Amino acid sequence: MARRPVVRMESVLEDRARIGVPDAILLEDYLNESVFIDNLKKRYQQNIIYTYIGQVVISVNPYTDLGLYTEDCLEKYRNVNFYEVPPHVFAITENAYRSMVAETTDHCILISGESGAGKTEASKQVLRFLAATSLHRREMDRVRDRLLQSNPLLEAFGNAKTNRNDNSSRFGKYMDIEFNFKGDPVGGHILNYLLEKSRVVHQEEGERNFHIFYQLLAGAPDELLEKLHLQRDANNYFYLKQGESCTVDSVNDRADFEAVDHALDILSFTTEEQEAIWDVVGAILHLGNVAFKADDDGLARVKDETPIVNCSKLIGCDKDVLRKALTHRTIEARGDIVTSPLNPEQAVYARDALAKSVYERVFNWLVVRLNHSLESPESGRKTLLGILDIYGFEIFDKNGFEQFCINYCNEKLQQVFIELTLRSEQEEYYREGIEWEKVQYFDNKIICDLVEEKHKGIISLLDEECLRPGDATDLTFLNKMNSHLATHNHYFSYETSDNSKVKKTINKDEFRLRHYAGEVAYRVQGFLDKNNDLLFRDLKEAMTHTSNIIITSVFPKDEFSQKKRPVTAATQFKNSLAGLMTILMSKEPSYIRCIKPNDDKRSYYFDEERVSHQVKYLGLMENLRVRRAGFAYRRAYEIFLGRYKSVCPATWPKYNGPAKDGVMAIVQHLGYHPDDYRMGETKLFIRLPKTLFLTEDAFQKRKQELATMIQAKWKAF
Ligand code: AOV
Ligand code: MG
Repeated sequence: MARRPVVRMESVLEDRARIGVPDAILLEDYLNESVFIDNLKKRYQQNIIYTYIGQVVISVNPYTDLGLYTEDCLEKYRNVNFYEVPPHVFAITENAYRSMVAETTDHCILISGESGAGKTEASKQVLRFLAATSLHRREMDRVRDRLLQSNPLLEAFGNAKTNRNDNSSRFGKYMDIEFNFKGDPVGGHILNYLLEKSRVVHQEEGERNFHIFYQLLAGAPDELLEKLHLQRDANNYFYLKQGESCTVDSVNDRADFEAVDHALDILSFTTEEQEAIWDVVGAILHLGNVAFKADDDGLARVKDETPIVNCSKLIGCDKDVLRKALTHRTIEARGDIVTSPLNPEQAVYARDALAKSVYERVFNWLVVRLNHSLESPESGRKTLLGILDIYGFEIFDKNGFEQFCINYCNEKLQQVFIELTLRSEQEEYYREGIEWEKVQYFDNKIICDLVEEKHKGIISLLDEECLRPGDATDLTFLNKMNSHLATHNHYFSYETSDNSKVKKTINKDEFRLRHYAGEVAYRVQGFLDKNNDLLFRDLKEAMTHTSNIIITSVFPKDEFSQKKRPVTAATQFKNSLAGLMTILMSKEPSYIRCIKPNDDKRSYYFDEERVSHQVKYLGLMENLRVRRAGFAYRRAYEIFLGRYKSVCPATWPKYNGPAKDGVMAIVQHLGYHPDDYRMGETKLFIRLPKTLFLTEDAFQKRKQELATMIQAKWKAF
């Protein structure tokens, strides 16, 4: 293994004033938040976006390409120790990878931060670094390419422009990379979490639908568009133009279409599958243009036949069946089957429900299909390195069911961070027999419970309302929460608030949660409907009679025979997050905590107030305190001895005793104060960085002495 030169401590000291310290643990005044932020800012202004707190990487979004991810850079971080190179996501990835291989343990890299903070970009670089660990053998190249190509494909279907981020992830993603015993990546597996499917049919002003629609229109060759009966201009499609921002400066839909097209080939999607994908994407656009008017009886009639004809052509479904399914509803009640016509408003609802359901199922199909492509052909024991990239915490002007789910997901992830950073720290001290001082921190479990607790939590109350026959509405759900949660410290609503000032800031149809990352007001409109997530039977049935290979596989005929009520959307999400937590807890975690420096997507602008808010809620000061209240540095005795043995006559030039005794001799020789260090079972713990500096200084001095001595000897010779 090629070893790189160690960064010399003096040079670190010299740079300190200019570029701050690479690890916040080195800050003298570590309790002071403004010192911490100032350090981040200093670095940011020098284009250094990464800083550590121990082994947690803090990343501040530069909003510009700083050339941090070149091939050279990637190589620089390979086969080196964590502290020997400047902070980088590559360093933490290498670190996780190396311990995974050395210890055959599963690891995961958890990336968190609010919307637009840089999680997805970080996750891509982590994946790139890992994919490139393979020796350049042909079969390995195949795996590498597939792993990498999964990204543009899923991003096209699962990301969209929001008012917070031009490329916002609208689904959660956990990806395991599988390695064989040699450390070569041999496969992968993706788990996806709740896609924000409402975006398919509606976008707020300034936002877009999922990228793929715009990519297809902008990038598809003329023949393909003709075949799909589509026009280039996205403004022709109701599902694309509601946000009134069909093009985005920072997004090149045409080039991205090419990338998706290429990815489909690399991932060996067959021609038939590729055609089926474009047919569905096109069909959804036509479906969105199906408009209704009322006939004399107030019942829905299709306004213009063209979109419905095009839509049914593309998915291979009889147009009359589709038309009927969109304008009627069949209910089975006590064995009787009753079909009744819908009014235009209900028909629009049915149309949108169909579009959302088809899109969501196709997205899930893509993930299944991708996993098939990523399956490892190798049998035998594999170790896993997982990457978690979810949708970040978000607050919009209007927040609904989707934001509720997304923010709840972020609460859960914060829980993992709290539990694992404190737990692993605590466990290490315990294992090593070191006394531990507890640091106070805000535990957001109380908010997780508020959302997910059985019988009492918001999701349970929502499910209860969804199941209640009769007059349940979004507002009765709000009333129910008001009566159950009025005294909860993290729940507010117009009704439960007796403070007139607060009352003024809450609408009557909202409830507000005090999240770990800030307060968010949620409108209850749509909660019941989105949670129920029902698709009329007529539409489901119509979908089982298409000739599109994807649609037939995602709408299986036997769905009708299942009598059991499907699990609600929120409960399904809750369960899948619980599964995710179990996965994460079973692995060795590393963290990348992303910070958004400003709200304007502006490069070179560090808004201290915005950063301070994130530093607070991410719990970074507590994180730092835990690292410092404990011991800033810890080194296995062998490693410490190996580096510093020359400074002590007892261990130099020859020493054969146990490493721990050797380290003890060095420590005593250098006159460490008893408070400054602890001897654990296998490691030396150093409380403050200055002790390490002192040791490093002594080492550098000794190195000089030895060099001079050798030179003198040579001269004499
Ligand atoms: P997110 O994943 O954290 O938001 P992204 O990773 O999509 O945020 O980052 C948002 C944008 O910031 C990117 O499209 C880039 O333009 C820029 N950016 C982020 N990180 C970097 C970097 N390291 N170097 C250069 N530019 C960067 V969300 O998915 O909305 O929660 O849901
Ligand atoms: Mg993202």
